[in-house]
Amino acid sequence: MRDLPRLPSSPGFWRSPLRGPWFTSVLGLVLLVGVTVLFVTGLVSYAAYNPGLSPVNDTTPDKGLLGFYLFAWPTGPVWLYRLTQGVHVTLGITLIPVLLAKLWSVVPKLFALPPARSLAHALERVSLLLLVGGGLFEFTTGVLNVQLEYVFPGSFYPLHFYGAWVFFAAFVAHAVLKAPAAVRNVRRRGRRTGELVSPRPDLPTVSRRGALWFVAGGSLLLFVTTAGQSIGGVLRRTALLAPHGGPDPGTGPNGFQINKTAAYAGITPADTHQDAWRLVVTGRTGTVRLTRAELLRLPLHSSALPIACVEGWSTADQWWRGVRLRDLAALVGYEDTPPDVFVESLQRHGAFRHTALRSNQAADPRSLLALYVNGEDLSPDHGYPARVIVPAAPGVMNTKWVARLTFGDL
Ligand SMILES: Nc1nc2c(c(=O)[nH]1)N[C@H]1C(S)=C(S)[C@@H](COP(=O)(O)O)O[C@H]1N2
Ligand SMILES: [Mo]
Repeated sequence: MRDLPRLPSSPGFWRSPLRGPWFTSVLGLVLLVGVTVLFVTGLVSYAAYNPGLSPVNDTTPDKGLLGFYLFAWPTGPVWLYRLTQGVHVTLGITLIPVLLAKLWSVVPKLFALPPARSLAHALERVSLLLLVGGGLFEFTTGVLNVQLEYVFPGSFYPLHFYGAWVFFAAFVAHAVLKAPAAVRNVRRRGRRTGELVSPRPDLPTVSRRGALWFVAGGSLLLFVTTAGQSIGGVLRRTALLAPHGGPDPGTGPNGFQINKTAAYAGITPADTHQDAWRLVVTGRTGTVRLTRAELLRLPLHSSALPIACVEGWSTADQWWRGVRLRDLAALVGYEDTPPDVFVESLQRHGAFRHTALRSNQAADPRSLLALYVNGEDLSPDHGYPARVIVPAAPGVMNTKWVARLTFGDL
């Protein structure tokens, strides 16, 4: 035992017989596909906020060239953001065991000495620091945002957004360098050579395949305890890992998930009482003030639309009934195509009290200022007296307790 290496920098220090090119390569190829999907769905989610439209939507200042790909977010299919963001969050959580196993499998390299054998080797190690650091950062900030809800006041989006670009740049470099060898390693199952293989392995307690099944089992467990929050129906009850302890929506027409309650937002019955509340609509021809009773005398329309939050949860379609946004635009001088619209809530504080919608969203006949849901008045927690509901958009654009709509170029 005397000559057992004590320092993690000596190859013999790492004894697991599982480590080797095959194990690392299988995990690497899973991450190659998975992380690419995460990156794309993440960029898509950013585009869905219509960040170019208004500073209130864009919580990522100075994105510069990184916004090159932005496009006007479409209004259909209505489940679009439900799908992209459900995939983003569920896949991210599911990949956590794979990421951890992959890092475990290459940890001896972290301690390898000398720190750099050549300039190329030094550059490679720096890129690995960005890769590992960026990866851990993205997964951690993502999970914290979902689980703790906005632990980073106002700054999650820029952190996650810039982190994603750093991570993905290092990821692409790594994939270009390693993917061909990884494919070869997976094909040549038997070979047990290479720097990851321990020179003095312990006796195996589990096969490499068994270890992979263990990782896959962890991922499966996370998947089945997460996915239900965006699939809905009875499967919602299987979403054990979805954030809990939120307001209980109860049952009945308004019995679907509540993000922020009226009490949290500081909305009181005095604010929403029929004598106090007015909808103020402003546009080309001036300003119109409407009571809820006056709104109810305008043509009412119904749309079946979900709410899909950036946190990954979503609701099944609910039946909303109210006044079309484009009909409200017509009241203030936009008879043909409505322009962009700035939506403000009664709420006085908080990042989600206002949003900007693009003209394609205002123009869609399914976009409503909803007054009813599932045949009943909106409940206070779902935005009474009136809320916006827009097809395919992130939940945050469905402003509750609406007080003011300002149509015009933003
Ligand atoms: N005024 C206001 N509107 C808001 C919010 C808010 O905090 N304040 N939260 C938004 C977010 S993030 C989501 S996901 C949806 C959730 O709507 P729900 O609580 O009716 O399910 O409302 C949106 N509208
Ligand atoms: Mo949300």
